[in-house]
Parts: sequence; C-alpha cells; structure tokens
Amino acid sequence: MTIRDIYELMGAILACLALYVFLIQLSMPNIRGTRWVSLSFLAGSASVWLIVLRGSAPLFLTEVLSGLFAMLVNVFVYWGFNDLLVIGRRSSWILWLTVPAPIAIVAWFTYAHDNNAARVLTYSLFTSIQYLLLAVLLLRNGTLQTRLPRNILAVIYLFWTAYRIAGIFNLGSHPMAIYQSLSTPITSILPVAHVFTALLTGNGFVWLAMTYLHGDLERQSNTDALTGLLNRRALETVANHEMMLARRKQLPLALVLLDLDHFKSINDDFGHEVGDSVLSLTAWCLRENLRNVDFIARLGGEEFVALLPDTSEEIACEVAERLRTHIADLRVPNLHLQLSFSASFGVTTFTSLDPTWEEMLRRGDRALYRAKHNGRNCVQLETVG
Ligand code: GH3
Ligand code: MG
Ligand code: MG
Repeated sequence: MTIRDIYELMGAILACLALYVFLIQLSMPNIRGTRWVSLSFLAGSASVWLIVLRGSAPLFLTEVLSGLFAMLVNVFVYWGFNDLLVIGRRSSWILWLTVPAPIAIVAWFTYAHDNNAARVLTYSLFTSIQYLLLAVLLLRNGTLQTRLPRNILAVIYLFWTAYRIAGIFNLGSHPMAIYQSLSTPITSILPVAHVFTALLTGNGFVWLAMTYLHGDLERQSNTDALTGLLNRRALETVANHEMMLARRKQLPLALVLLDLDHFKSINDDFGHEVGDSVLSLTAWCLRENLRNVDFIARLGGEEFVALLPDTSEEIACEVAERLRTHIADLRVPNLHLQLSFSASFGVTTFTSLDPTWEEMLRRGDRALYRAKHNGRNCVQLETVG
C-alpha cells in the first residue's frame, strides 16, 4: 500500500463521515452545530482528493486550494462545537486569524519560491493554533454533565497542537515531508492518525450532543412545562432526599402548600389564557420570594408547594404570610382591568415520625383545607399529634 492508496482511502472515509453527520442533522435538526461538522469533513475530503492529484493537476489546486480546504476543517469543527456549547454566539475571528495568512504565505512559497518545507511549516504553525483554540473552547465551555467527552476531545486536540509544534522544530524528519512523493511506501502513521482524529471528532461531537439531549430530556421530565417549576414527580424525589437529610442531621424541614382561591372563576370570567398567566405569575412570585435552597413545585392545577430546608415552624409561617401578601398584591400585566387574586396556605413541618413524604403532604393538605374553610387568603398551621 502506498501513500496514495492511503490518501484515497482517507478521502473516501472523510466523505462518508460528512454524509453520516449530514444524515444525523437531517434526522435531528435540533442538534446545534451538526452542519458545521459535516462541512468540516467535506472540506477535509476535498483537501485530500486535491492532494491525490499532485503531479497531474496545477499547483493552485494541489497546494493552495487543498491547503485552503485543510485550514477550513478545524474552523468548521470549531464553529460546530461552538454552536453546541455556547448558545447564541459564533464569531468569525478564528477564520480571519488562521486562514488567510497561511494561504497567502503558501501561495508565495508556491509561485514566488517553490519551497515545500516552507509550505509544510506554515500549515503546521497555523494548524497548531487551531488545535489549541479547539482544546480551549472545549475545556472552557459546556455543562458539568458533558465534561468527559469535552476533556477527551481536548486531550486529542492538545496532542495535535504539541505534535504540530514538534514538527515545526524538527522539519527535516517531519512526517509531512512524505507529502512530496505520493508513491512512497508508508513510513509514517500521520495519515492514519488524521483519519483517527476525524473519527474521534465525529463521534465525540455526537457523544457530546447526546449528553446534551439526555440532559434536556431529564430536565423536561422533571419540570412543569407552564411554570418551569419542579413537577410532582421531581418534588417527590427531592422531598425524600431532604427528609433523609433532615432526619440524619436533625434539622427542621418545612412544607408550605398553597392553592389559588376561586381560580375556576378566573378561568371562567377571563379565559384559560389569563388563568395560565396567573399561574406563571404566581410561580414567578414564589421564585422571587424564596431562597435558592428552597424547592418550589407545581403539584398540578393551581396548587403549589414550597419545601424549605432548615426552616422552623415559626419561620415557615412567616414565609407563608409574606408569600400570601405578595400574591394578593400581584396584578396580571397587559390586562386592562386590574385583576387581583389570592391564595390559601397550609404549613407543616417534618417530624422524624413521618414514615413517608405522602404523610407530610397529607398534613399540609389538611392545613390548607382549614385555610379554605376559614375564608381563604390566609395561612393555617398543622402540627403533629
Ligand atoms: P378554591 O378557592 O376552593 O380553590 O376554588 P378553585 O376554583 O380555585 O378550585 P377548583 O378546584 O374548583 O378549580 C380549579 C380550576 O383550575 C379548575 C381547572 O380547570 C383549572 N386549571 C387546572 N389546571 C389549569 C391550567 O393549567 N391552566 C388553567 N388556566 N386552568 C387550570
Ligand atoms: Mg383553588
Ligand atoms: Mg386546587
């Protein structure tokens, strides 16, 4: 097998990868950045096919244009990862920093002074910059959940950065020197390493995208779509965990349950959309007036729950009273008439006798029921025993 065979194989593999990622984009258009990764493989494939033409095609195609495509590979990969990791921001500076200069220099060393070593050196220098930028992008952006694929890819790109820099200082035995003669038997693993990196980039991108999608799904299954608060299922998980912590650390844990008053008549009088606005506004008010460590959930309909770690009965009643007045002060925006509404509150605290979360919730429900019974828009406490 000669270098030419390997290059032809490499061009074919890169074209297949471009098609593979393109098909992923077609079937899952909501994964950001996929088209750039597909374009990157296409550019890589084009570059390799032009190199294969060395000796039989004009220098412009085999040196300058193939170099342009090669330099675009990492720019497109960068934009792909950027779109996936950094929402709403893609800058073109990597293109202007790392593409025009090497192409101009290479054109000079092709037409003014034909010097292959200088061309290789130029590409090595600018490619090492691109690999470094890619590694930095992956290390500095993205969620904790996506850290493993990001770190692995960053290590690969840092390896390439180091490899290219080493090549600059050791040009005589630089493996890219073999580019000159395509009929040389293989003496270097460089082309194979290129294919390997392309495969890892493609699969790494898909892995990263899957990690994101998985995180999105998990978030969706735990949140209430209308208000963005936790849903009943997520609250149950959180509550069981908090009850265990409260039991182990001997800390108080309070539960505030609230239900909007006469909500049905808001729907009936103003329409379902206004009803939804009231629910969203209530959720906003709860978020605004509770701590970051508190858990807020919508149990369904117009019933909400706040679970307050490390909070005593007295404080929980004060919190509920504060929430009650804030909710009574709310006004639905964009509504000509001043629609106000209120909520009734039930408060209780965890005791180590509570066998389950449901037991604690039932007690909160009884308190809430009393609040409704006592004329609504008030707070009631239910203690144990
Ligand atoms: P009370 O003061 O006793 O709590 O009376 P209420 O009218 O608030 O309670 P009721 O249980 O009679 O009515 C609740 C209404 O909430 C009925 C239901 O149509 C409405 N509802 C439930 N979920 C939603 C929702 O997601 N959006 C809107 N707009 N309304 C909802
Ligand atoms: Mg109600
Ligand atoms: Mg209700």
